[in-house]
Amino acid sequence: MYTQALSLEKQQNTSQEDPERLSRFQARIDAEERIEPTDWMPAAYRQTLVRQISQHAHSEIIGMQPEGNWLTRAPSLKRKLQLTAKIQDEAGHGLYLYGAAETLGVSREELVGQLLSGKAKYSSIFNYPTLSWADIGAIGWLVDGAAIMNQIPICRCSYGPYARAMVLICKEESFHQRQGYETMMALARGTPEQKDMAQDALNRWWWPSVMMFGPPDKDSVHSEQAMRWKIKRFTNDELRQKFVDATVPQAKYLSLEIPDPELAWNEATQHWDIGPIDWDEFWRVVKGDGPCNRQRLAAKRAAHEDGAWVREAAEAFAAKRAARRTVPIAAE
Ligand code: FAQ
Repeated sequence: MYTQALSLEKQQNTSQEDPERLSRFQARIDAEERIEPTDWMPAAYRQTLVRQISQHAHSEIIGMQPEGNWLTRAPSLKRKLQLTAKIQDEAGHGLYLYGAAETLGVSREELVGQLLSGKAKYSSIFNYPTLSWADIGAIGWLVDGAAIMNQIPICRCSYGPYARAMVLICKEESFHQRQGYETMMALARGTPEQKDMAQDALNRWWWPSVMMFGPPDKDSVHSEQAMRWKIKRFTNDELRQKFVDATVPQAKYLSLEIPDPELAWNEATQHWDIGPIDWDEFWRVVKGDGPCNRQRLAAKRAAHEDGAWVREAAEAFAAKRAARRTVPIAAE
């Protein structure tokens, strides 16, 4: 019902977007007011949010797979428990985010359908394989580290449900990052073979993590408008630089080397400069030709089909409960 009402409102919006209304909306954004689901919003604002939030949700769900690969091979019970908890958190993040997207008038079924059909994007990073246990440490340290850098500002996103979902998600991501860094520390301070594993994982995950922030600002089609609407608070390049600046000292503390011969401290800007990013690789992965794109989608489709009976049982149970609620008291 709620979804239908919002869909109807969405259609009406398109014909009602007179300049005055748009400028009143922008004034609310400029005044740092939160936009809530029942407020009027431009169709393009709604569409941008549905795109970004659903891609974010899909990333959390697909992001469970590379880590799931090591659940049965974690080196100790403690590590296994940590990893299980982290992956469960990611499932939860996906659900909050689908919930936030649903407040914009799209159904979860529709969004999941777009993922399964290959139409929807999810983060490029999850199309890389996890070849050793050290990759689990590298994902926590680098991928969650990058995710937090990107997501803390989304706690101040102009759209209320997305901003509020991000608060809890960021707290959990922060635990994930520490878990990853601590895993890397144990390996980096372990035997020479363990240190080599940690270095190898850093070598493979560094550039894909740097790419996670999206294309350079000059090629980012959505940034300018998303910044005006305060959906994004920083550009892709600004967040990438913050990530590099935070992560280089962390690598030094681990006595690991960032795989970039051009990495250099820039005294003038007070930032770390990095070498060129292979944007051809990034677009190849985004367009479906990364090392694991096919495997990730195939696993998601299989899980969806295997879970059909759970969805059917839940629906049958909900229908039974609803029917019971409508039985007149006198007849009980
Ligand atoms: N991968 O114009 P822009 C996590 C696409 S969660 C794939 O700059 P925008 C937790 C982009 O969609 C990680 N595609 O776009 C975790 C657009 O295509 P479209 C996910 C990408 O939206 C940790 C086109 O390129 N986080 O890691 C990527 O303004 C560990 C042009 O780009 C979020 O989703 C990419 N990396 O900026 C889980 C955060 N980058 O849609 C498990 C929210 C760009 O026109 C384990 N999202 N594209 O077809 C955002 O902040 C933004 O959407 C950006 C992209 C910054 C990702």
